[in-house]
Amino acid sequence: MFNKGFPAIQIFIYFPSTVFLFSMSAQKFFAYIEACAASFLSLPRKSTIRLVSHYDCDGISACAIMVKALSRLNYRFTLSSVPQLDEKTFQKLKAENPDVVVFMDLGSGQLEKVAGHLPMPVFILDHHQFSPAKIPDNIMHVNPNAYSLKGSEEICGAGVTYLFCKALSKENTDMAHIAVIGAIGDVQENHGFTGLNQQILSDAVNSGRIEVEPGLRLFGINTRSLVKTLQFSSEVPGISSESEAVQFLQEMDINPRKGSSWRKYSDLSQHEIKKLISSIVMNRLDTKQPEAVVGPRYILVQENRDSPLRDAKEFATLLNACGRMGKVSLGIGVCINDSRLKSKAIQLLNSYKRQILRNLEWFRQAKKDEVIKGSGYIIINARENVIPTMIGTLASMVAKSPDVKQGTYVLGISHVLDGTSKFSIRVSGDTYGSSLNEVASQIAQTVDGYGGGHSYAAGGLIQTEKEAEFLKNARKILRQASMEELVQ
Ligand SMILES: [Mn+2]
Repeated sequence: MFNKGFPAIQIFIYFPSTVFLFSMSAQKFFAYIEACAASFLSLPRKSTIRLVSHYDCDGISACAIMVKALSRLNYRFTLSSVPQLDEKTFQKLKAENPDVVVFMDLGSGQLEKVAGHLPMPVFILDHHQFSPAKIPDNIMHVNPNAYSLKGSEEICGAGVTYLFCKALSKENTDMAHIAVIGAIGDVQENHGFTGLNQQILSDAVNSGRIEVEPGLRLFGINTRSLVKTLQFSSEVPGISSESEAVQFLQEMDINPRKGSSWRKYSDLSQHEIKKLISSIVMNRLDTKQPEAVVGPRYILVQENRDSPLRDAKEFATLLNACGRMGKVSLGIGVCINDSRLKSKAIQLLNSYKRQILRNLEWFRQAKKDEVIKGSGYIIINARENVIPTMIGTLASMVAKSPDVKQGTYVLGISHVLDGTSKFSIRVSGDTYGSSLNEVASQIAQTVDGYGGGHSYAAGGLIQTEKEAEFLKNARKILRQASMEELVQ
């Protein structure tokens, strides 16, 4: 298949004609969604509907799908996206007293609170784990985990919302691509999708929004030049400057230039692409999965060729940027295809990237009491130096940097300015088998705070006045957790 001497690479190819055979549990889940959709459609058209979603890529995607569906039905609604469902949000909802509340990508973790605070019809469209609770009839709890489906892998909040909206009207299948983007944002794509996500992808392909093509999966490959992509990608070891990238291309007879400008990936011939892929895989032979840079790419075919929105991965990053920079409505506008908001969002993405660089710069120059490096952990005590919605991004970047040892916990904490502090925990290297949500909850509980999230990315909220005590306990718990990891 490839030139002699190059390693064989398996390329995943997607067949849109796949026939889906659903398990009994999936069918029961669909039946419940149908029933909930029917009860939603029986609501009077004059009802005031209040949408509340998580503020990350998945939550914004979910919200956008719902906005489109409700607009089609001529329902009136207001919306907000929040970092977490806290007491303040419940008080606000109680004061507003809408006719209906719809939670997306959150709510399952607080079933009892929802039941205690909200007497009106409530729809929870979520995929997070939950502890069983007795819930009253006014609450419709749509969650795949209740049907032994894997909410952490095979469907996200936007996916659950999509299935619900598809049950409201088949027309809404034209939003399937947004649910795929939500799943990518929630890291459910792993060289393809599993379970319900596969069906949603199939809807997105059939509606002509997404094309799946095998290729190189390097960030920014659609928008940046080949040289810049190679230079800045952490996936290609040994290339960190423009001249190294140029040399790398020239060594395999690929001209990096087209006239006076740099070539892009889309300018390459099939033959050149094969050569490039093989060389990059060769370069990665020391890594765990050298061929992991090759796989399905999800192309949003209706977007401009040089737009960051053309690649589902970059689209997901843009939605995360909107959430973290406090511009959720911009993200929703992009999802429902508002061209004016699209160009604004792309500008925002660029300033988000600059903000990330500034945060990294602060981290590198931070004082001793701001970055604490212990055995098995790094604590970033950012106080007011990093905005709280970006502390998780900073922790992720630090965890991914090559000079941090595998299995090191990275905890970042910063002030929210309302008397609380937000913290995030990540771990470097393979996150398989880690349970960061449990670690987050354990540390937070020592100071009566709240912690949770995913196994691979977690965080929480504590009172700022208890920060010192929290950090003391965090050091102890993280050291212990990293030791247990070594023993396993
Ligand atoms: Mn989610």
